Amino acid sequence: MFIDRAKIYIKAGDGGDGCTSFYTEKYVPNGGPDGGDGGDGGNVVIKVNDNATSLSEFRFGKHYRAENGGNGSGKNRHGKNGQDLVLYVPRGTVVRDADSNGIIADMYYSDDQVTVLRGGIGGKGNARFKSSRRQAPGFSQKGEPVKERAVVLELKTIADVGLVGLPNAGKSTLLAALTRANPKIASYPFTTLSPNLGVCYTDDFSFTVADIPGLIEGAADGAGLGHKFLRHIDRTRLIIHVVDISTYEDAIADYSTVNDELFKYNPELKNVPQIIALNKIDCAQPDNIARFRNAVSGEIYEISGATHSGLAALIRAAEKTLKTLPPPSPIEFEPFRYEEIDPNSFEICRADDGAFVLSGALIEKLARTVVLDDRDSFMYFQRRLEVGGVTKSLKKAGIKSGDIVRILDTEFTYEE
Ligand SMILES: Nc1nc2c(ncn2[C@@H]2O[C@H](COP(=O)(O)OP(=O)(O)OP(=O)(O)O)[C@@H](O)[C@H]2O)c(=O)[nH]1
Ligand SMILES: [Mg+2]
Repeated sequence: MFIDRAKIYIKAGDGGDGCTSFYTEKYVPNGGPDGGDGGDGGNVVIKVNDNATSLSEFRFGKHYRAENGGNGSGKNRHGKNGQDLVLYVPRGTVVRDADSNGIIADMYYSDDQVTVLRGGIGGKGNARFKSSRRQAPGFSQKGEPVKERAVVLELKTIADVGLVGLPNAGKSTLLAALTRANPKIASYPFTTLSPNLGVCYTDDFSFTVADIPGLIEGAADGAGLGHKFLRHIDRTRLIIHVVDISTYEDAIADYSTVNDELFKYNPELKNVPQIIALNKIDCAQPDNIARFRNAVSGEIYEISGATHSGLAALIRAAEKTLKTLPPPSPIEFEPFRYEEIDPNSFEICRADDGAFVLSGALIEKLARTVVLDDRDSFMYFQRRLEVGGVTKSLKKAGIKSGDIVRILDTEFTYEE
């Protein structure tokens, strides 16, 4: 099944825990601390796979995780760093944060890659907390935990030329005639259920062509295959509007219907140049063609996808227009980033019971190191609060001896 939109959950790896350990050997009763650091968690990376054309491997609501960092161990053994998780998406995939809808990346070029989530930092082993005053630290640091996030992947096909038209107009037949693509062709509407891509080569030029599923009246409001596929037209530089001129029905009305839906969906599509391809001239009434030409102004080519008549002129026209257009470019946006928080930031607020509540990145980092009943650990923690400016801020906030300080789910009494 063709899927061009998927909401998935991604999580980088948590940092591994640092280890508390002391060197022991026969005849060496009091070896120093030798607890190793935890490994870093793996990142979540998104990369372009040029061969992919759909997001179908991303099932809606699926959870994807990078590997956690391994825990450190004795003899200063560092925990293993977690493997990155690499998700491959087709070119043209726009990645958004599901909550804010902010754009994280537009995977526009073949070699695009973006690290969406960073893995947690491994905790430090107790060997790292050794100092001249603290010879045998009995504590280590836990690994940094990271959050799971929801992102929406949305494929917006990138092509030089988009073929649009009513169902059955002959778009897929034309794609097959212009390129080596091999789309399904049949004499009933809605044969094409997903955009097909092909490359059209001329002597010294080539351009990509996308066959967009048929549009009908009301498509912009969801009729037929609806607006589901309209977004694949947004990023085409030139539209070839395929009109079936063989029918006795009104080709002029067909033409306006499709344009109305396009412009209703996105008024900016009015600025995309359009070439009209009157198709199926092999079985058209000459009157029909003349009437169309009288009623519609624009660049019109008479073609037959079936007999290939008129295709050379159409290709030349497309080439000529494309050469005048600015090169294609990704969406312009202010990239959304997770966790661009200063690791040394903290906040102090007062709880209803008067306690001073500490929170923020610095506090969370330190909290991974405190073992409240370990005197060394607690002293280390206090020292860090001082160095980080927290103690000073607490004093400014009016703290006095005997007041309660609360951190996450632990609390202690403040002493001058
Ligand atoms: N006689 C004639 N028949 C054509 C021509 N082009 C396409 N057809 C026929 O028209 C029918 C529809 O062609 P498709 O290429 O599947 O049309 P489409 O626009 O892709 O249709 P959807 O995918 O349903 O939107 C098929 O039976 C084709 O063989 C043409 O130039 N001349
Ligand atoms: Mg088709």
